[in-house]
Amino acid sequence: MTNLRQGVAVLAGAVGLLAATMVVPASASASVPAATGQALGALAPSCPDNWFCFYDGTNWVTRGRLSDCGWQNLANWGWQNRIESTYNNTDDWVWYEDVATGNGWWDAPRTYYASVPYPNTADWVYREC
Ligand SMILES: [Ca+2]
Repeated sequence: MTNLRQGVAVLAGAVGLLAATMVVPASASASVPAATGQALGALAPSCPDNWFCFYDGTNWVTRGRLSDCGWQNLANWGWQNRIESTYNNTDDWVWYEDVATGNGWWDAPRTYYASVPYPNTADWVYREC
């Protein structure tokens, strides 16, 4: 319970910081497709428009983000084998892959995973643009 509270506090702080320092479209939450079946509550993801974001925890706690097209090695930023949730806030498809097994998952445009199919495995990411 303590961890959950801390996570909520961290996320709330991050969201507050974002709101104070950059324009976060008010429609960002509304644009998350309902197809995932996820209800958006206090732990809704935050990710700037035209970036794809990944998180070192389920439910979008502790964020990293990238925006370049093509392949990128997550190890370059210390993000390999860490990603547990994602939010793709771009109009492009994004693929996360574990190099050792070939396992991975696609993030469709403007969609998110509160918990990815292969947590803590992805080493590389590919934005298709
Ligand atoms: Ca891996």
